[in-house]
Amino acid sequence: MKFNLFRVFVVLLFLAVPVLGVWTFVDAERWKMWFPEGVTTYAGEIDFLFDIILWMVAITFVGTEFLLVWAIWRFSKKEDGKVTYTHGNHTLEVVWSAVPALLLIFIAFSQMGAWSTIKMNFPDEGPYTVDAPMMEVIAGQFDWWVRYPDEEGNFRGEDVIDVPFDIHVPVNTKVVFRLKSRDVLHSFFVPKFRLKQDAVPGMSIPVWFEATETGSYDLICAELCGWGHYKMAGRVHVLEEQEYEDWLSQKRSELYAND
Ligand SMILES: [Cu+2]
Repeated sequence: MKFNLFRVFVVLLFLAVPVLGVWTFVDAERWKMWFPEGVTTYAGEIDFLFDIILWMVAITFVGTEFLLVWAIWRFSKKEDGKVTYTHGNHTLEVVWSAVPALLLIFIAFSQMGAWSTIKMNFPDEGPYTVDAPMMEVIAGQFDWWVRYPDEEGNFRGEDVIDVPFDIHVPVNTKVVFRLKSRDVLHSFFVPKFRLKQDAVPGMSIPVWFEATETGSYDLICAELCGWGHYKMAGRVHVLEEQEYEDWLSQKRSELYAND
């Protein structure tokens, strides 16, 4: 068999896909392109699920890519030989249907704990509950409107506090808020919290989290909602308990001063 430079080139080209693909993951941390560290009580559960799924996808990806590269190398030898066709392999088809089905069932069971923690188990006591939330977040084209209730806990009336784009919450506290939309679908996403929830017009969706570290974190809209989607960049400020109280009373006094 004569050495065929083109054949080697094609094999190397296809080999570059899995090699570079894996490399981007291995090297992501160094370029600060990996997940930022989670800062909520349930961040670990989400990261665990992410890792399980990432490994499944990685193994499948590397396996199929190498199979492809091997097939290109193995079957590109013949220059004028006859092509052979195969048609149907029942065992193989059963295997490649059953394995993904089992993996999906495995994922479905592994995520049940995280789903119930985040979407179903709201705090039923403490300062904030589904019926007495800390605030309302109203998404709209193209802003986040944050409303804190008046001193009686009402969200309507003159003494509510409206803050665009900036959410203030205390650290180590179970925060419950209600998420609404004024117009179209938006999605409330705070990557550091591992929290993402759609805002749906006509619905008032309860959301909870407990931040474990003070700091200011990015809030972004994760649902393409129109031309100004990119402008929906807010911040969540996690403050010490006392700082939060001070911020809230400062806001209230500003409100009364304007009267
Ligand atoms: Cu949006």
